[in-house]
Amino acid sequence: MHERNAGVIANTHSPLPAGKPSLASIVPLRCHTRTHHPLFGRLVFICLLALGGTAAPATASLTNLVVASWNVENLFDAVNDPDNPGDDDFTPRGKMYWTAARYAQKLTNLAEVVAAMKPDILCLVEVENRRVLEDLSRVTATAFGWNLPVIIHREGGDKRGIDVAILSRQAPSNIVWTTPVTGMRDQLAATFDFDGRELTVFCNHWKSGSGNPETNASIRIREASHLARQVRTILARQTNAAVIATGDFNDLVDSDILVHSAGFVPWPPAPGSPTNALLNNLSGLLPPASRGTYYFSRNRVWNSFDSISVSPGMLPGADKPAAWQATTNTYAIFISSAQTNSAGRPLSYWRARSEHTSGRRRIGYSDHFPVRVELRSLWTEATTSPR
Ligand SMILES: [Ca+2]
Ligand SMILES: [Ca+2]
Repeated sequence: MHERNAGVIANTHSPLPAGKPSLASIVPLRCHTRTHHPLFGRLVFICLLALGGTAAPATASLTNLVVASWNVENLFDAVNDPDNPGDDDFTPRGKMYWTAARYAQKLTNLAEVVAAMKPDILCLVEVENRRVLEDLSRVTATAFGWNLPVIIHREGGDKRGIDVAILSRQAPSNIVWTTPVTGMRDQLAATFDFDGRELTVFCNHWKSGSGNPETNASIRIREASHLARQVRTILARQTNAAVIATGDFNDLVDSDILVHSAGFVPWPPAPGSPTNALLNNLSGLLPPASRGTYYFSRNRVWNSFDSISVSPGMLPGADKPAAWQATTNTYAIFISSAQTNSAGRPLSYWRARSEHTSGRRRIGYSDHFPVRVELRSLWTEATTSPR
């Protein structure tokens, strides 16, 4: 399936603001202070960003971009959709007692984090429908001053009705929706053209570990191979194309499926790792113990399910630089104390009802932390491809 510009809609609130965004309108996240947390070093940097500290205004020009991805954990509206039996738990009378008020609070919490990340392109995982994207876009703009007016979404085939989508500040020049495995989540590839500087972002949500492990792995292998084929096609056409693959892969960054089936090799490469990476997984920049974005309570382990991989031309010192370079020291799992429980794990909405805390922390955010990276373009007008 190939749809050009299908599924794009722009909200009516103000589009890309001119100049540096108002930092005063963005609620800064609190910094972690627990020094035992393996992510502490990154947290300080990220908090500086949220406060508008030393970092450049990454989204204020067309030569700097922020790409982020977040599994927002069951972002359902509170309306019973008769066409989607998968939303029945998320209704006022459903198992989650999902009222309009609870939905509104979750939107506010998510919007706070989204605005603090300041993404230009945001891959979202586990969204029910276009309405929740419209609502999230609106709340992020009106309550926190960050505009992501462009919505890229279509209804996929997941049995619970959860989809992948992108919110962005600029409309894409091309969109490709595919279904790697029937009945599973769609894959979204959106290409953006920033004054001739193209960037393609693949947004993914692969099969989870729920159910038969062998069946799940075989589905993920097909999803990985499908993505690899698409990336390979782009890079065969243009070896220095700027390509990003992100989302929730439901597998570890050093797993066989990510490394071998998809060809995403943690970067910088460790001794003995494959030298023919299709894409380079920036999660490799983090110490292995700090790559977790999701905490699996039953087994008491962190999982590096969410990550951002970039094409070879996007790496520092590339022989043939892409239009966009990953500013590698900005790659981070985005964490604030508000998003975490007392053990430093993602404060999930799902389990938040049993939290004996007050205020908004009782509500929770998501069971995943987002990932985020800044890009910059080294291309000058002279090297920009003619349009
Ligand atoms: Ca619904
Ligand atoms: Ca849906």
